[in-house]
Amino acid sequence: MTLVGIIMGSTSDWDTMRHTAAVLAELDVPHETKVVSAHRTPDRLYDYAKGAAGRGLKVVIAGAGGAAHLPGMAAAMTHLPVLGVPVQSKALSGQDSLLSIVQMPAGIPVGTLAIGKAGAVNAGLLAAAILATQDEALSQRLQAWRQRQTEAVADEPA
Ligand code: RP5
Repeated sequence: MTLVGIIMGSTSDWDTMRHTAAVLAELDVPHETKVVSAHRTPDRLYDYAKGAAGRGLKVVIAGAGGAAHLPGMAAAMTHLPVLGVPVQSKALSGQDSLLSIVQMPAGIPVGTLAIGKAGAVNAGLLAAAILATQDEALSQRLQAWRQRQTEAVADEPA
């Protein structure tokens, strides 16, 4: 069963959000990827967010850039945890995306990650950590992933 829904506002976000999908694949977490735009396909967003919990999803990860309404609008329409990834925009280097996503008024949270690739990777890791609280095998895979990362850090820069 698919556990994590990765949505993004445009196909142009895939270059960032593919890093979320990649880390979830590494951790063997079943996930799906969809283009769902808050302003270009609002009905698609409504259907996706309203249906997410009923389809068995446990976490939604939403990446968007610019005036990035997608994570907040998704969070407004599902009780599942929503993680937001600010995509690095051309005009404002993702500062617009970050502020749009992080400054949710009290009552509807969006767990906001860093701008760009780092945020996309960390959204995948955070979703896995959330799921791992109820899944010991995944917890072990996540801990092993972190251990490999630790071991890959060189002692010296060159
Ligand atoms: C947002 O507008 C998307 O999330 C994307 O980051 C940004 C630009 O979209 P495109 O014009 O590249 O489709 O909705």
